[in-house]
Amino acid sequence: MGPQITTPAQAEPHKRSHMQPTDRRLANAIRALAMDAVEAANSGHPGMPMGMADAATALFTRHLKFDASDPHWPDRDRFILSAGHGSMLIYSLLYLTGYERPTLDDIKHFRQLGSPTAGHPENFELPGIEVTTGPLGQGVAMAVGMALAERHLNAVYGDELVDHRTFVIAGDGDLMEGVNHEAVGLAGHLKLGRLIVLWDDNNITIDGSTELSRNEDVVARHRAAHWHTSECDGLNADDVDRAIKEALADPRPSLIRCKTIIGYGAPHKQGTAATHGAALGADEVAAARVELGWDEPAFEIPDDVLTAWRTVGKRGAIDHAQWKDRLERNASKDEFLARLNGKVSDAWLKPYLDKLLADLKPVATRKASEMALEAINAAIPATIGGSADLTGSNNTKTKALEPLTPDNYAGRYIYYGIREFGMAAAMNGMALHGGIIPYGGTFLVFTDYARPAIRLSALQKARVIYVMTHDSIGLGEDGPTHQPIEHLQSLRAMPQIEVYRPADAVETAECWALALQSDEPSILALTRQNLMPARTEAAGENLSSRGAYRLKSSKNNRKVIILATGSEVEIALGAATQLEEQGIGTDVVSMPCTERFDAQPREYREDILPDVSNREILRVSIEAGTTFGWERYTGLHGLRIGIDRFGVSAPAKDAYAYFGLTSDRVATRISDFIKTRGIQ
Ligand SMILES: Cc1ncc(C[n+]2csc(CCOP(=O)(O)OP(=O)(O)O)c2C)c(N)n1
Ligand SMILES: [Mg+2]
Repeated sequence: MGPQITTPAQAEPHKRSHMQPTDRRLANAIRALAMDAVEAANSGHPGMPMGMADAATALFTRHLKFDASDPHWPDRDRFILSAGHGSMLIYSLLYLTGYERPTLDDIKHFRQLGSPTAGHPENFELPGIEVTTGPLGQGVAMAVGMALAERHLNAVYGDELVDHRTFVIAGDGDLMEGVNHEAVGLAGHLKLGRLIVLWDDNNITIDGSTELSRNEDVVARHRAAHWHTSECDGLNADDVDRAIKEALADPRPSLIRCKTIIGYGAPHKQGTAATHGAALGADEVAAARVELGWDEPAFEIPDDVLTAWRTVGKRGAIDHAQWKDRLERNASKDEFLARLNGKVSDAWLKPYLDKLLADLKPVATRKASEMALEAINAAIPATIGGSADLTGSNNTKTKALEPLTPDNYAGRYIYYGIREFGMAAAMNGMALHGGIIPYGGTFLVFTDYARPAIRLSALQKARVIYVMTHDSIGLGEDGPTHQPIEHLQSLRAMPQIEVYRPADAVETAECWALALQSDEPSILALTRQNLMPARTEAAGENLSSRGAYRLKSSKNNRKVIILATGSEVEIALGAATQLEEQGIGTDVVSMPCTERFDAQPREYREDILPDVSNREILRVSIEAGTTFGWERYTGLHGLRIGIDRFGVSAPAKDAYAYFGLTSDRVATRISDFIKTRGIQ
């Protein structure tokens, strides 16, 4: 035998394959899968997974509590890839650690139609993806909600059942977004010490160096918000491990600044924005294989590496088994499991309605919501309320609810401060953590401030209930900045979320019951001003569940159907009385939820809104907001009464009169319309 030749792979321990692979070799498996999948798709983001592969390896192999065989284990640590564009990082980790999906085949079909390995991680595609990320900033903000949920449930059920952490990987973009400031402030204030954010500090975003757009001291900002901070070499798993241990030992939320190089391993492109969001190209991928000492063909993971990763995936099995034992012995077992299951009863509704109907008074629907919440919060311990600094206006705090504070995580009311977006994102995190039904309030007009998180509630099917008060010009004197116009219709345009606009206290309770029963988010649009009771008798069923129902049937031969929502139902009823006096038969349909009405069987919809020509029956809509879209129900030749401009600063009554939203004016407009159009 000739002399031994030392190959580079033998000289460098991370390249050896005949023994327990090094952390670097484990990380290189992530790098290789990320490069290969993006290459196959010719689309995606290799830079982030390649830069953070070592840090993720340290986290997953040494700290994260999880069991790949049961992604739903309630006491698992939560991992959130806030930098969702780096989705191949999490897909690689899920595959390598042995989750059922994604399979290697799924990874080969990265970003392809029907594959669960979507462009950005989707919670509804793969167990193991806790939340949907991609819209930058929201992952961190949802993680705040997850960490909060953990502390609350821990306070209720104890360490035996609830004792986990929330880890996040966030990029420069996540920390630049405005919502990050809200989330960081909230987490620091609430002392969420089990929240640990690993910042991929690679100095690069899409446009190039972060120096193009940022000179703030990100670490100092976190410190100022009472976070613990530390720094590490993000390309060295041991150093990342040290920083994580430090963070674990500190009682404050932690930011770990991981110094990294985007696209690490790609010799000609690493450290540049070129690796951020495009395939590296065949030549660069080949060069990276050499650089990393990764000799395997595309998508092939050598046995030693896969075996080591699969062992990591089972690392939590002992913890998991012990937790199951504790659960079996725990007196709260059934309650805890039912709570996580999330189904709630509406047994509170009937007794509440009976009491309400026995003593009817004019009441604002925001107040009616508070009245319903008194019954709901007493019956359903999973609710956690809150408001973005409008508690007294949103009527979200019921008497028995104590504030949730660092000294009392068992509290069920959160003072979110003036952080609408942060509140909504945190509520998504709480809802998706499980065990909690969050509701939170602000003015309807400020759904705009929360909208990106409302959209993620819908996309993720997070049962969040938005209590949005001051739902029209009826808020009065605060004027056009505060008066929603386009909001109801624009929110109705969003898929997978139900917008409720109840007309009185009975409908408000019904809508609350529907929101609680739903597996989707809901928005309750509620009035500031008092409304007359529209429903005065027990119905024997939840009429709002149909989305729209006939509140008043025509006495004369039916010529008109008025559709109205919320505060305008009262106006419609008054107008209908006047029209009947003129011999014009008029139905009034209350329409608290258009989405639910659209989902009714054809016969029901046909009964409420018969598909007859406009010359036989005139359809009229009344809503104190944009008329845009109401032709869906009135038909093109119907009459739409609303407000197609910004509002006015005036007392509510005057504002309504100014826009012609009174029973008299509506009745006149309808009878004039009939005369000019000649409906018989
Ligand atoms: C709210 C939002 N705005 C813009 C984008 C588009 N986008 C995706 S990644 C990215 C740059 C993020 O930079 P960084 O977090 O540093 O990621 P890196 O380039 O380091 O991977 C941008 C602007 C987005 N996903 N979300
Ligand atoms: Mg970056």
